[in-house]
Order: sequence, then structure tokens, then C-alpha cells
Amino acid sequence: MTELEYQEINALLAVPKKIAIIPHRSPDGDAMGSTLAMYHFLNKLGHDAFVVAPNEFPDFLAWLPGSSSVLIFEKNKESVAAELEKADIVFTLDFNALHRTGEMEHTLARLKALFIMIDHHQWPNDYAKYTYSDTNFGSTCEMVYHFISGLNRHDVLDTTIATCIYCGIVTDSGSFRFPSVTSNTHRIVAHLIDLGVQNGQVHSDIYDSNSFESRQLLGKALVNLVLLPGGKAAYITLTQSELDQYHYMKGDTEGIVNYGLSIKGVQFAAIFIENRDEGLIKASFRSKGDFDVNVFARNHFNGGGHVNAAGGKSHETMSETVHKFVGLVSQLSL
Ligand SMILES: [Mn+2]
Repeated sequence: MTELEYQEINALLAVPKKIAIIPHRSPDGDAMGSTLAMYHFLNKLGHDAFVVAPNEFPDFLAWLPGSSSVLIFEKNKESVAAELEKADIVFTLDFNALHRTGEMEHTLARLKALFIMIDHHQWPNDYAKYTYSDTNFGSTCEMVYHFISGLNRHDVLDTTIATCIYCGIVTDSGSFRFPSVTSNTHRIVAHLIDLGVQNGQVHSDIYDSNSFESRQLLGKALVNLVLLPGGKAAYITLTQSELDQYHYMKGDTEGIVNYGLSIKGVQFAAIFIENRDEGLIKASFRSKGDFDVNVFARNHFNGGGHVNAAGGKSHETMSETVHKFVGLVSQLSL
């Protein structure tokens, strides 16, 4: 964002506005943290700001301040769409293509509001008047911090806003272990802790809220883990009946894909999770180093994401999907 753009946005925000803030579908810690940080920030500036999530967010994020005010589009499409129509400004955070909101795409596409995008994924679409897009950042939350800095409004930051920002930085950085974490990330986090963030508590709220069944499901996933010949790629499968057996709840499979990547020598890991209701297999891909799972997911699994983390889907059966994956991996030079 240029200095001039920040001035223009400050001018826009000088008068109270109705502002919708949108995360992507199936929002994660960064999507919910960034939208709720922006929600508290804008309301403190005197705006009528509200967050609309395309669908439910996982339980492990329900502790986030403001989460109970989040409107869920899929639960009440007509009334939420009516609210969206009244918005003067729409912030879209942690995604860069309207189809990432699922069915809500059609409602968003016909709004007259001015759009502002803040996002760290590759290849942004151009629907926004102001696009703050940078793949160098590990999280949208880190960008929200810079956005507030760019507007010169550090005076508005408080413990609540800082806590929401901290949540996205922690979750999108794998608790500060991904290469996207910089010294500047840590400087921002130092400021957030100075603002009163209870960092240990946040970590515990996010990661120590698992159900017993979800830990057993993790055990099943690890039993299903396969290391491919050559030892550089691994994958996990979870069928719908396995999910049912451990009373799967939304969020229970979060992060399991990373266990493949934690094997010494593995540079590429995948997880395939059956979804009987949607009639498909959902895939998540993770890599270390240069292997671009965004391209892999786009080319072969109708998905996308980042260089080292991406998602996709398959409409074939689990065994066909795995067969295809194993075949593709055998042709890679990892
Ligand atoms: Mn993110």
C-alpha cells in the first residue's frame, strides 16, 4: 500500500461507515483473528463494523473476543445478505478471490460497496479498490498490524485487538516455526505482549482444547500414515467411517497433515479426508523448501494456496485419489 492509499483510506474512515468484514470459508485462526481484530479496530474508530463468516468457525476459536457477534452467512442467508447490502465498505481478509467464500461469492459480487483486500496468498484477483497483498507475510494478522500502522492509528491498539492479531500470527506460523517468521514478526509480537496479550493463555486456548475423541482420531491418522519409497513424501488418509468412529467435529483434523512433514527427510506431505456429505475427498498439502504445493494443488487437485501449504479436492474415491497422488509423487524430483 502506498502512503497516498493510506491517506485515502483514512479520509474514507473519517466519517462513520457501515463496514462488513469477511473471512474465507471454513475460517482458520488467521482468518478469524484478522477479521475480529479489524472489527474491534473499526468499531473503536466509531464505525458500525460487523464480521460475516461464510460458514461456522471451529470451536477452538470460540474464545476469540467478539466471536459471538460473528454472523454466519450459511445459517441465515437472506437476513445476512440484507445486512451486507447496507455496507459502505467491505474488507476481505485472508483470501484474494471471492469464490473462497463459497456460495456467498454471488452476494459479494453484486454489492455496490468499496472493497479493501488484505491478504498473503498468491495471485490476487482484482475486485478490490484497495489491494494490500503480499506473499512475504506469514499471516494476514501481521498485515493487519501493518495496516493499522500505515493508517497511523497505533493509538487505537489495545489488548483485545492485540489478542486477535496474536492468534493469527501464532496459528499461521505453526507457533513461530515456519520460515515466513521474521525478526519483524517477533518485534510485532513483542509489542502485542506489551499491549497485554496473555500469550501462554492464547496458546493454551487454541491448542489445549482438544476433545478425547479428536486425540484418538489423531492416533488413527498416524496409524494410517504412509511413507512413500525414497522417504521424501508421506501421506495420511481418513475415511468418513473413521471420522464417524471418533465422532469427528469440525476442526478435529486441523494440523494433522503436518505430522507427515515431521518425519526426518520428508519434504512433501499430504492428507486426504473423505467428506461423504459433499461427495468428495478434501486434500491438504504441505512442503518444506522449494517444492511448490500451490502449483501442485492447482494442477492436480483443483485447489491452491501458498508455496508450502495448499489445499485441494478430488471427486474420485479415496483409493483412486491416493493412487493418483502416489503416481504423481513418483514423477517428482523431490
Ligand atoms: Mn492466513
